[in-house]
Amino acid sequence: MWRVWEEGGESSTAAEPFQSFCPDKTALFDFTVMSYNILAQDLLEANQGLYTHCPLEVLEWSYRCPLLLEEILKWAPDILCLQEVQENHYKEDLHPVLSQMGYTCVYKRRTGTKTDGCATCYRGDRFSERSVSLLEFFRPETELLDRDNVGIVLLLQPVVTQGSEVKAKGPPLCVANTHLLFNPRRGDVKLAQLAIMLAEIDSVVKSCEARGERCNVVLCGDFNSVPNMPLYQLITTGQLFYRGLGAWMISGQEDLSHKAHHRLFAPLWPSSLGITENCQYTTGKETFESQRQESGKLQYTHDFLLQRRFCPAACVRPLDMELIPGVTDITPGAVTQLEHTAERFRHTLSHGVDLQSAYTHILPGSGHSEVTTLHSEVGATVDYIFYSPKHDSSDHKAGHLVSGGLKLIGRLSLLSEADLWSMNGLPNHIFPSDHLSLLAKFQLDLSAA
Ligand code: KL2
Repeated sequence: MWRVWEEGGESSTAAEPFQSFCPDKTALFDFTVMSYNILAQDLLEANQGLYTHCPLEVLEWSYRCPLLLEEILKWAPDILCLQEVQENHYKEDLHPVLSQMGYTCVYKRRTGTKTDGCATCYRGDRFSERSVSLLEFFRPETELLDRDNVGIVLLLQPVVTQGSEVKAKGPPLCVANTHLLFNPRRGDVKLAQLAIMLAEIDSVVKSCEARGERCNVVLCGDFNSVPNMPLYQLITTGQLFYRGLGAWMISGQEDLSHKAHHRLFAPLWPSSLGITENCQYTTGKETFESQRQESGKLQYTHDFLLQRRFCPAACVRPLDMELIPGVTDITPGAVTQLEHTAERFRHTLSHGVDLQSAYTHILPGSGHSEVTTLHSEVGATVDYIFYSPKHDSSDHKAGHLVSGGLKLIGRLSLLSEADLWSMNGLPNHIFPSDHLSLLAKFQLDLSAA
Protein backbone atom coordinates (compact mmCIF):
# COMPACT_ATOMS: atom_id res chain seq x y z
CA MET A 1 0.00 0.00 0.00
CA TRP A 2 2.36 2.69 -1.22
CA ARG A 3 2.89 4.90 -4.17
CA VAL A 4 5.22 3.13 -6.57
CA TRP A 5 6.80 4.12 -9.84
CA GLU A 6 5.24 2.08 -12.65
CA GLU A 7 7.38 1.71 -15.77
CA GLY A 8 5.90 1.58 -19.19
CA GLY A 9 2.40 3.04 -19.06
CA GLU A 10 -0.27 1.63 -21.28
CA SER A 11 1.93 0.17 -23.99
CA SER A 12 4.32 -1.71 -21.69
CA THR A 13 3.12 -5.07 -22.94
CA ALA A 14 3.44 -4.19 -26.60
CA ALA A 15 6.15 -6.33 -28.14
CA GLU A 16 7.13 -3.68 -30.66
CA PRO A 17 10.62 -2.46 -29.78
CA PHE A 18 10.66 1.28 -30.36
CA GLN A 19 14.39 1.11 -31.06
CA SER A 20 13.53 -0.20 -34.50
CA PHE A 21 12.04 3.19 -35.28
CA CYS A 22 14.69 5.14 -33.45
CA PRO A 23 18.06 3.47 -33.97
CA ASP A 24 19.65 6.69 -32.75
CA LYS A 25 18.72 6.73 -29.07
CA THR A 26 20.01 10.27 -28.69
CA ALA A 27 16.95 11.29 -30.73
CA LEU A 28 14.71 10.45 -27.76
CA PHE A 29 13.80 13.04 -25.16
CA ASP A 30 12.29 11.82 -21.86
CA PHE A 31 10.54 14.24 -19.54
CA THR A 32 8.27 14.09 -16.50
CA VAL A 33 5.12 16.07 -15.76
CA MET A 34 3.54 16.56 -12.32
CA SER A 35 0.04 17.89 -11.71
CA TYR A 36 -0.66 18.79 -8.09
CA ASN A 37 -3.49 20.62 -6.33
CA ILE A 38 -1.72 21.80 -3.19
CA LEU A 39 -4.83 22.97 -1.24
CA ALA A 40 -4.84 26.73 -0.76
CA GLN A 41 -4.68 27.65 2.92
CA ASP A 42 -7.54 30.16 2.53
CA LEU A 43 -9.78 27.43 1.03
CA LEU A 44 -8.79 25.00 3.77
CA GLU A 45 -9.81 27.59 6.36
CA ALA A 46 -13.04 28.49 4.56
CA ASN A 47 -14.10 24.81 4.37
CA GLN A 48 -12.88 23.55 7.76
CA GLY A 49 -15.76 21.08 7.96
CA LEU A 50 -14.03 18.99 5.29
CA TYR A 51 -10.95 18.43 7.47
CA THR A 52 -12.35 17.55 10.92
CA HIS A 53 -10.68 14.12 10.68
CA CYS A 54 -7.23 15.73 10.61
CA PRO A 55 -4.88 16.45 13.50
CA LEU A 56 -4.65 20.25 13.69
CA GLU A 57 -0.93 20.46 13.00
CA VAL A 58 -1.21 18.86 9.53
CA LEU A 59 -3.54 21.69 8.53
CA GLU A 60 -1.03 24.44 9.26
CA TRP A 61 0.70 26.08 6.32
CA SER A 62 4.00 26.08 8.21
CA TYR A 63 3.72 22.28 8.43
CA ARG A 64 2.37 21.66 4.92
CA CYS A 65 4.67 23.94 2.95
CA PRO A 66 7.96 22.06 3.55
CA LEU A 67 6.18 18.75 2.79
CA LEU A 68 4.79 20.15 -0.48
CA LEU A 69 8.26 21.31 -1.53
CA GLU A 70 9.74 17.96 -0.48
CA GLU A 71 7.23 16.14 -2.70
CA ILE A 72 8.28 18.30 -5.66
CA LEU A 73 11.99 17.97 -4.90
CA LYS A 74 11.69 14.20 -4.46
CA TRP A 75 10.32 13.64 -7.97
CA ALA A 76 11.91 16.73 -9.52
CA PRO A 77 9.49 16.83 -12.47
CA ASP A 78 10.65 18.63 -15.61
CA ILE A 79 7.22 20.27 -15.82
CA LEU A 80 5.13 21.13 -12.78
CA CYS A 81 1.47 22.17 -12.97
CA LEU A 82 0.13 23.39 -9.64
CA GLN A 83 -3.41 24.39 -8.68
CA GLU A 84 -4.76 26.20 -5.58
CA VAL A 85 -1.54 28.17 -5.26
CA GLN A 86 -2.26 31.05 -2.89
CA GLU A 87 -0.62 34.21 -4.18
CA ASN A 88 1.17 35.23 -0.97
CA HIS A 89 2.45 31.69 -0.41
CA TYR A 90 3.61 31.55 -4.01
CA LYS A 91 5.54 34.81 -3.70
CA GLU A 92 6.98 34.25 -0.24
CA ASP A 93 7.48 30.51 0.11
CA LEU A 94 7.11 28.59 -3.15
CA HIS A 95 8.52 30.68 -5.98
CA PRO A 96 11.85 31.46 -4.26
CA VAL A 97 12.51 27.75 -3.63
CA LEU A 98 11.29 26.62 -7.05
CA SER A 99 13.57 29.20 -8.73
CA GLN A 100 16.43 27.91 -6.65
CA MET A 101 15.66 24.38 -7.88
CA GLY A 102 16.00 25.58 -11.49
CA TYR A 103 12.37 26.16 -12.39
CA THR A 104 11.01 29.02 -14.43
CA CYS A 105 7.45 29.71 -13.27
CA VAL A 106 4.34 31.32 -14.69
CA TYR A 107 1.59 32.23 -12.23
CA LYS A 108 -2.04 33.19 -12.82
CA ARG A 109 -4.26 34.15 -9.91
CA ARG A 110 -8.01 33.57 -10.05
CA THR A 111 -10.04 36.70 -10.75
CA GLY A 112 -12.35 38.53 -8.33
CA THR A 113 -11.51 38.18 -4.65
CA LYS A 114 -10.05 34.67 -4.90
CA THR A 115 -6.56 34.50 -3.42
CA ASP A 116 -5.30 31.35 -5.18
CA GLY A 117 -4.53 30.38 -8.75
CA CYS A 118 -2.48 28.11 -11.02
CA ALA A 119 1.28 27.96 -11.50
CA THR A 120 3.10 26.19 -14.32
CA CYS A 121 6.83 25.68 -13.85
CA TYR A 122 9.40 24.07 -16.11
CA ARG A 123 13.07 23.26 -15.79
CA GLY A 124 14.94 26.00 -17.61
CA ASP A 125 17.71 23.59 -18.62
CA ARG A 126 15.27 21.29 -20.47
CA PHE A 127 12.78 23.64 -22.11
CA SER A 128 12.74 27.10 -23.56
CA GLU A 129 9.59 29.21 -23.59
CA ARG A 130 8.02 30.22 -26.90
CA SER A 131 4.71 31.67 -25.73
CA VAL A 132 2.56 32.19 -22.64
CA SER A 133 -1.24 32.56 -22.58
CA LEU A 134 -2.96 33.47 -19.33
CA LEU A 135 -6.67 32.68 -19.51
CA GLU A 136 -9.49 34.15 -17.44
CA PHE A 137 -12.80 32.31 -17.67
CA PHE A 138 -14.71 35.22 -16.15
CA ARG A 139 -16.33 37.05 -19.09
CA PRO A 140 -18.52 39.96 -18.02
CA GLU A 141 -20.29 39.99 -21.41
CA THR A 142 -21.25 36.27 -21.20
CA GLU A 143 -23.84 35.46 -18.52
CA LEU A 144 -22.77 31.83 -18.24
CA LEU A 145 -19.14 32.69 -17.59
CA ASP A 146 -19.47 34.42 -14.22
CA ARG A 147 -16.93 32.35 -12.26
CA ASP A 148 -13.34 33.24 -11.41
CA ASN A 149 -11.43 30.19 -12.68
CA VAL A 150 -8.28 30.55 -14.80
CA GLY A 151 -5.88 28.58 -16.96
CA ILE A 152 -2.33 28.79 -18.29
CA VAL A 153 -1.23 27.60 -21.74
CA LEU A 154 2.50 27.53 -22.47
CA LEU A 155 4.31 26.66 -25.66
CA LEU A 156 7.64 25.09 -24.74
CA GLN A 157 10.48 23.83 -26.84
CA PRO A 158 12.51 20.87 -25.62
CA VAL A 159 16.20 21.69 -25.60
CA VAL A 160 18.99 19.13 -25.59
CA THR A 161 22.20 20.67 -24.33
CA GLN A 162 25.70 19.39 -23.82
CA GLY A 163 27.53 21.66 -21.44
CA SER A 164 26.43 25.12 -22.46
CA GLU A 165 26.04 24.10 -26.08
CA VAL A 166 22.56 23.51 -27.53
CA LYS A 167 22.73 20.15 -29.32
CA ALA A 168 19.19 19.87 -30.60
CA LYS A 169 15.75 21.39 -30.39
CA GLY A 170 12.71 19.15 -30.28
CA PRO A 171 9.24 19.57 -31.67
CA PRO A 172 7.18 22.08 -29.65
CA LEU A 173 5.16 21.03 -26.63
CA CYS A 174 1.97 22.81 -25.56
CA VAL A 175 1.51 22.59 -21.77
CA ALA A 176 -1.92 23.58 -20.43
CA ASN A 177 -2.87 23.80 -16.75
CA THR A 178 -6.24 24.66 -15.20
CA HIS A 179 -8.51 24.29 -12.19
CA LEU A 180 -12.12 24.22 -13.38
CA LEU A 181 -15.12 25.35 -11.34
CA PHE A 182 -15.98 23.13 -8.35
CA ASN A 183 -19.79 23.58 -8.19
CA PRO A 184 -21.19 20.10 -9.00
CA ARG A 185 -24.47 21.63 -10.27
CA ARG A 186 -22.83 23.79 -12.93
CA GLY A 187 -21.50 21.39 -15.53
CA ASP A 188 -22.58 23.94 -18.14
CA VAL A 189 -20.07 26.44 -16.76
CA LYS A 190 -17.36 23.77 -16.62
CA LEU A 191 -17.93 22.91 -20.29
CA ALA A 192 -17.63 26.55 -21.32
CA GLN A 193 -14.43 26.95 -19.26
CA LEU A 194 -13.02 23.80 -20.87
CA ALA A 195 -14.01 25.06 -24.34
CA ILE A 196 -11.94 28.23 -23.78
CA MET A 197 -8.99 26.10 -22.69
CA LEU A 198 -9.30 23.84 -25.76
CA ALA A 199 -9.70 26.80 -28.12
CA GLU A 200 -6.44 28.28 -26.85
CA ILE A 201 -4.63 24.92 -27.16
CA ASP A 202 -6.02 24.52 -30.68
CA SER A 203 -4.81 27.96 -31.66
CA VAL A 204 -1.30 27.29 -30.26
CA VAL A 205 -1.15 23.95 -32.12
CA LYS A 206 -2.33 25.61 -35.34
CA SER A 207 0.28 28.35 -35.04
CA CYS A 208 2.93 25.60 -34.93
CA GLU A 209 1.42 23.75 -37.87
CA ALA A 210 1.49 26.98 -39.85
CA ARG A 211 5.27 26.87 -39.40
CA GLY A 212 5.40 23.24 -40.48
CA GLU A 213 5.83 21.90 -36.93
CA ARG A 214 3.80 19.23 -35.23
CA CYS A 215 2.97 20.24 -31.67
CA ASN A 216 2.46 17.73 -28.85
CA VAL A 217 0.05 18.55 -26.05
CA VAL A 218 -0.08 17.96 -22.30
CA LEU A 219 -3.26 19.14 -20.56
CA CYS A 220 -3.34 18.79 -16.81
CA GLY A 221 -5.04 20.07 -13.74
CA ASP A 222 -8.02 19.70 -11.48
CA PHE A 223 -11.10 19.40 -13.70
CA ASN A 224 -13.59 18.86 -10.85
CA SER A 225 -15.09 16.06 -12.95
CA VAL A 226 -14.85 12.30 -12.57
CA PRO A 227 -13.69 9.76 -15.17
CA ASN A 228 -15.96 8.61 -18.01
CA MET A 229 -18.62 11.24 -17.37
CA PRO A 230 -19.58 13.79 -20.05
CA LEU A 231 -16.84 16.42 -19.47
CA TYR A 232 -14.19 13.69 -19.40
CA GLN A 233 -15.71 12.09 -22.50
CA LEU A 234 -15.48 15.36 -24.39
CA ILE A 235 -11.77 15.60 -23.58
CA THR A 236 -10.86 11.99 -24.42
CA THR A 237 -13.20 11.19 -27.34
CA GLY A 238 -13.28 14.68 -28.86
CA GLN A 239 -17.11 14.70 -28.87
CA LEU A 240 -20.07 15.19 -26.58
CA PHE A 241 -23.76 15.04 -27.51
CA TYR A 242 -25.23 17.04 -24.63
CA ARG A 243 -28.86 17.61 -25.60
CA GLY A 244 -31.13 17.35 -22.56
CA LEU A 245 -28.40 16.35 -20.10
CA GLY A 246 -28.87 17.81 -16.63
CA ALA A 247 -26.18 20.40 -15.86
CA TRP A 248 -25.26 18.37 -12.75
CA MET A 249 -24.56 15.25 -14.86
CA ILE A 250 -21.66 16.78 -16.77
CA SER A 251 -19.03 16.36 -14.05
CA GLY A 252 -20.43 13.24 -12.39
CA GLN A 253 -19.28 14.52 -8.96
CA GLU A 254 -22.55 13.69 -7.19
CA ASP A 255 -26.04 12.42 -7.96
CA LEU A 256 -28.30 15.47 -7.92
CA SER A 257 -31.08 13.87 -9.96
CA HIS A 258 -33.55 14.35 -7.07
CA LYS A 259 -33.18 18.13 -7.32
CA ALA A 260 -34.65 20.46 -9.88
CA HIS A 261 -31.97 21.77 -12.16
CA HIS A 262 -31.66 22.89 -15.70
CA ARG A 263 -30.93 20.77 -18.73
CA LEU A 264 -28.54 21.63 -21.51
CA PHE A 265 -29.72 22.87 -24.87
CA ALA A 266 -27.97 24.62 -27.68
CA PRO A 267 -26.45 27.05 -27.89
CA LEU A 268 -24.53 26.58 -24.65
CA TRP A 269 -22.99 30.03 -25.03
CA PRO A 270 -23.63 32.96 -27.36
CA SER A 271 -21.56 33.31 -30.52
CA SER A 272 -20.32 36.63 -29.10
CA LEU A 273 -17.96 34.58 -26.89
CA GLY A 274 -16.02 33.92 -30.08
CA ILE A 275 -15.77 30.16 -29.53
CA THR A 276 -17.48 27.58 -31.75
CA GLU A 277 -19.07 24.29 -30.72
CA ASN A 278 -15.86 22.76 -32.11
CA CYS A 279 -13.96 24.52 -29.30
CA GLN A 280 -12.11 26.79 -31.70
CA TYR A 281 -11.85 30.56 -31.85
CA THR A 282 -14.00 32.35 -34.38
CA THR A 283 -12.17 35.49 -35.30
CA GLY A 284 -13.69 38.31 -37.31
CA LYS A 285 -10.91 37.68 -39.76
CA GLU A 286 -11.86 34.02 -40.25
CA THR A 287 -15.52 34.84 -40.81
CA PHE A 288 -14.50 37.45 -43.35
CA GLU A 289 -12.09 35.03 -45.03
CA SER A 290 -14.69 32.28 -45.31
CA GLN A 291 -17.08 34.76 -46.92
CA ARG A 292 -14.47 35.74 -49.45
CA GLN A 293 -13.20 32.24 -50.15
CA GLU A 294 -15.38 31.28 -53.12
CA SER A 295 -13.62 33.18 -55.89
CA GLY A 296 -15.32 36.54 -55.38
CA LYS A 297 -18.83 35.07 -54.98
CA LEU A 298 -20.75 36.79 -52.20
CA GLN A 299 -21.72 34.32 -49.52
CA TYR A 300 -23.42 34.45 -46.14
CA THR A 301 -21.85 32.51 -43.29
CA HIS A 302 -23.69 29.58 -41.75
CA ASP A 303 -24.06 31.52 -38.47
CA PHE A 304 -25.47 34.51 -40.28
CA LEU A 305 -28.09 32.38 -42.03
CA LEU A 306 -29.06 30.67 -38.78
CA GLN A 307 -29.65 34.06 -37.19
CA ARG A 308 -31.85 35.11 -40.12
CA ARG A 309 -33.82 31.88 -40.29
CA PHE A 310 -36.47 32.88 -37.76
CA CYS A 311 -36.65 36.58 -38.40
CA PRO A 312 -40.25 37.80 -39.01
CA ALA A 313 -39.88 38.06 -42.77
CA ALA A 314 -38.86 34.41 -42.98
CA CYS A 315 -41.97 33.33 -41.08
CA VAL A 316 -44.60 34.69 -43.46
CA ARG A 317 -45.74 32.62 -46.40
CA PRO A 318 -45.80 34.83 -49.45
CA LEU A 319 -49.37 35.01 -50.79
CA ASP A 320 -48.37 33.72 -54.20
CA MET A 321 -46.58 30.65 -52.80
CA GLU A 322 -48.27 27.39 -53.73
CA LEU A 323 -49.98 25.80 -50.72
CA ILE A 324 -48.67 22.30 -50.16
CA PRO A 325 -50.32 20.78 -47.05
CA GLY A 326 -47.79 19.91 -44.41
CA VAL A 327 -45.06 21.82 -46.21
CA THR A 328 -45.84 25.44 -46.96
CA ASP A 329 -48.73 25.75 -44.51
CA ILE A 330 -46.62 25.19 -41.41
CA THR A 331 -46.16 28.35 -39.42
CA PRO A 332 -43.03 28.40 -37.27
CA GLY A 333 -45.09 29.21 -34.17
CA ALA A 334 -46.73 25.77 -34.37
CA VAL A 335 -43.45 24.04 -33.59
CA THR A 336 -42.49 23.80 -29.93
CA GLN A 337 -39.46 25.72 -28.77
CA LEU A 338 -37.75 22.43 -27.99
CA GLU A 339 -38.17 21.09 -31.53
CA HIS A 340 -36.93 24.39 -32.84
CA THR A 341 -33.65 24.31 -31.02
CA ALA A 342 -33.31 20.60 -31.68
CA GLU A 343 -33.39 21.10 -35.42
CA ARG A 344 -31.37 24.27 -35.46
CA PHE A 345 -28.34 22.89 -33.67
CA ARG A 346 -26.32 19.72 -33.55
CA HIS A 347 -26.24 19.81 -29.74
CA THR A 348 -22.74 18.45 -29.99
CA LEU A 349 -19.49 19.84 -28.65
CA SER A 350 -16.31 18.62 -30.24
CA HIS A 351 -12.62 19.46 -30.41
CA GLY A 352 -9.68 18.45 -32.54
CA VAL A 353 -6.97 17.92 -29.92
CA ASP A 354 -6.03 14.23 -29.64
CA LEU A 355 -5.93 13.54 -25.88
CA GLN A 356 -5.83 10.54 -23.59
CA SER A 357 -5.31 10.14 -19.86
CA ALA A 358 -1.96 9.05 -18.44
CA TYR A 359 -3.84 7.22 -15.68
CA THR A 360 -6.42 4.44 -16.15
CA HIS A 361 -8.42 5.38 -12.98
CA ILE A 362 -8.36 1.74 -11.83
CA LEU A 363 -5.64 0.23 -9.63
CA PRO A 364 -3.90 -2.67 -11.37
CA GLY A 365 -3.89 -5.20 -8.51
CA SER A 366 -7.21 -4.78 -6.68
CA GLY A 367 -9.27 -3.23 -9.46
CA HIS A 368 -10.36 -0.54 -7.00
CA SER A 369 -10.87 3.02 -8.19
CA GLU A 370 -7.92 5.37 -7.95
CA VAL A 371 -8.59 8.58 -6.07
CA THR A 372 -6.73 11.85 -6.57
CA THR A 373 -8.58 13.78 -3.86
CA LEU A 374 -10.12 12.86 -0.54
CA HIS A 375 -11.65 14.68 2.42
CA SER A 376 -14.61 14.09 4.71
CA GLU A 377 -17.15 14.45 1.88
CA VAL A 378 -15.55 12.86 -1.18
CA GLY A 379 -12.92 10.51 -2.44
CA ALA A 380 -12.63 10.70 -6.22
CA THR A 381 -10.49 11.19 -9.29
CA VAL A 382 -10.80 14.80 -10.44
CA ASP A 383 -7.16 15.49 -11.39
CA TYR A 384 -5.68 14.38 -14.68
CA ILE A 385 -2.69 14.44 -16.94
CA PHE A 386 -3.97 14.21 -20.52
CA TYR A 387 -1.49 13.97 -23.40
CA SER A 388 -1.45 13.62 -27.18
CA PRO A 389 -0.42 9.98 -27.67
CA LYS A 390 1.93 8.50 -30.20
CA HIS A 391 -0.17 6.23 -32.35
CA ASP A 392 0.94 2.71 -33.10
CA SER A 393 2.33 2.61 -36.63
CA SER A 394 0.17 -0.46 -37.36
CA ASP A 395 -2.87 1.86 -37.15
CA HIS A 396 -1.73 3.36 -40.40
CA LYS A 397 -0.90 2.32 -43.91
CA ALA A 398 2.41 0.52 -44.25
CA GLY A 399 5.24 2.84 -45.06
CA HIS A 400 3.58 5.81 -43.40
CA LEU A 401 5.57 6.12 -40.24
CA VAL A 402 3.64 8.37 -37.93
CA SER A 403 5.76 11.12 -36.52
CA GLY A 404 4.90 12.98 -33.39
CA GLY A 405 2.87 12.06 -30.35
CA LEU A 406 4.08 11.33 -26.84
CA LYS A 407 4.79 7.86 -25.57
CA LEU A 408 3.82 7.28 -21.94
CA ILE A 409 6.73 5.42 -20.35
CA GLY A 410 5.94 5.60 -16.65
CA ARG A 411 3.81 7.01 -13.89
CA LEU A 412 3.59 7.26 -10.13
CA SER A 413 0.82 4.96 -8.92
CA LEU A 414 -2.19 6.42 -7.11
CA LEU A 415 -4.00 4.88 -4.12
CA SER A 416 -7.56 3.79 -3.35
CA GLU A 417 -9.94 5.56 -0.99
CA ALA A 418 -9.52 2.68 1.50
CA ASP A 419 -5.71 3.00 1.34
CA LEU A 420 -5.97 6.69 2.17
CA TRP A 421 -8.45 6.22 5.02
CA SER A 422 -6.08 3.65 6.51
CA MET A 423 -3.62 6.53 6.89
CA ASN A 424 -6.25 8.82 8.40
CA GLY A 425 -7.44 10.46 5.18
CA LEU A 426 -6.01 13.62 3.61
CA PRO A 427 -4.15 15.78 4.44
CA ASN A 428 -1.97 13.70 6.79
CA HIS A 429 1.60 13.57 8.10
CA ILE A 430 2.83 12.20 4.77
CA PHE A 431 0.60 13.82 2.18
CA PRO A 432 0.23 17.57 2.82
CA SER A 433 -2.77 18.31 0.55
CA ASP A 434 -6.27 16.88 0.12
CA HIS A 435 -5.08 15.85 -3.36
CA LEU A 436 -2.27 13.48 -4.35
CA SER A 437 0.31 14.54 -6.90
CA LEU A 438 0.04 12.95 -10.34
CA LEU A 439 3.31 12.20 -12.12
CA ALA A 440 3.86 10.82 -15.60
CA LYS A 441 6.93 10.27 -17.76
CA PHE A 442 6.76 10.75 -21.50
CA GLN A 443 9.09 10.12 -24.39
CA LEU A 444 9.34 12.43 -27.33
CA ASP A 445 10.96 11.56 -30.64
CA LEU A 446 13.19 14.52 -31.45
CA SER A 447 13.70 13.36 -35.01
CA ALA A 448 9.97 14.07 -35.61
CA ALA A 449 10.60 17.82 -35.31
O1 KL2 B 1 -12.85 20.05 -5.35
V1 KL2 B 1 -11.40 21.18 -5.27
O2 KL2 B 1 -11.98 21.87 -3.65
O3 KL2 B 1 -10.84 20.81 -6.96
O4 KL2 B 1 -10.15 20.18 -4.42
O5 KL2 B 1 -11.98 22.89 -5.99
C1 KL2 B 1 -12.69 23.62 -5.05
C2 KL2 B 1 -13.00 22.80 -3.83
C3 KL2 B 1 -11.85 24.74 -4.50
C4 KL2 B 1 -11.91 26.00 -5.31
O6 KL2 B 1 -13.20 26.51 -5.36
O7 KL2 B 1 -12.34 24.96 -3.19
C5 KL2 B 1 -13.02 23.81 -2.71
N1 KL2 B 1 -17.41 22.09 -0.74
C6 KL2 B 1 -16.27 21.47 -0.93
N2 KL2 B 1 -15.18 22.06 -1.46
C7 KL2 B 1 -15.28 23.34 -1.81
C8 KL2 B 1 -16.47 24.06 -1.64
C9 KL2 B 1 -17.56 23.38 -1.07
N3 KL2 B 1 -18.73 23.99 -0.87
N4 KL2 B 1 -16.26 25.30 -2.11
C10 KL2 B 1 -14.98 25.35 -2.55
N5 KL2 B 1 -14.39 24.16 -2.37
